[in-house]
Amino acid sequence: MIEFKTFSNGFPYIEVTNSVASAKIALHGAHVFEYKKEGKSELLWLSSLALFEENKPIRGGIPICWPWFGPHSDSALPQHGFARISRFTFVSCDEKDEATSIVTLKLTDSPKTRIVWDFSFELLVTITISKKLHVSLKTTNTDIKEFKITQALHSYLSVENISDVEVFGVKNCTYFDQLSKTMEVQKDDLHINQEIDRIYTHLNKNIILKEKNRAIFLQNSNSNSLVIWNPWSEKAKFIKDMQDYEYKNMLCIESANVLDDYKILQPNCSITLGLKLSYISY
Ligand code: TA6
Repeated sequence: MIEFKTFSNGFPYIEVTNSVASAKIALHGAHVFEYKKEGKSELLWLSSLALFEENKPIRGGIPICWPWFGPHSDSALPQHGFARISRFTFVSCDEKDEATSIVTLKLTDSPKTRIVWDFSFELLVTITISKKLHVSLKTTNTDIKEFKITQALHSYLSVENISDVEVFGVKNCTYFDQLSKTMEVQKDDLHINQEIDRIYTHLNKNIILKEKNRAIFLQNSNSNSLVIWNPWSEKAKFIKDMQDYEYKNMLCIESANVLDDYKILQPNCSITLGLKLSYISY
């Protein structure tokens, strides 16, 4: 079942419920901000202070960073691009069977996007709500000239206690430490006990996030870079749309195309970045 709903301020979202899972998706940013498999706890973290307003990113869920990741060289342009602060158009909802709902949303260039990024494009976001949550981000160059993008599915995963988290799949991988601005090598599986902001490079492996009572499996497609971020206590104080203590309950693990994993798209060509998230039972 799919329902079109609004918050009290008129902010629109889609609620999807089927026999195995449910999800909420904002038209703003094609942003999945809740996903839960039947009988399981919420998979995505959402800030208790998240803003659901036009032209503001939502803190939590899966923001789409596109057509650039991180800050732009022109500091007047929005961090992480404009997709996450743009209103998408609803294309379709296909209820394939009673356990699989597929929502498709679209963004194309407009006079507003042309001011910040002067290209013609189509961005198609397909969200499959089933036993797994699958988000795919298809960029098509509808222009007559090539363009370059960096991008990320900036997923915020909910965790019971960040100090108990282990991340498997990054051992022996190289990363760019955004805090020290140095290249490093991950010697062991990852445990987090301080601020972390890393871009793992040449990494196309699947990742497991394990906690005391549950584990999440992340499968990437067309991504050779992975971002891991937690602001920890000090930085969290400067983030207005999250509570100081909420860093304990989240970890961002982001399928990306960043640094030298950027993509150049020729006219009429497409590329699809994908992320599948699922619970592992144990
Ligand atoms: O993905 C990590 C990161 O780029 C961090 O550097 C951090 O700033 C974070 O994203 C959040 O960015 P935002 O613009 O949503 O506050």
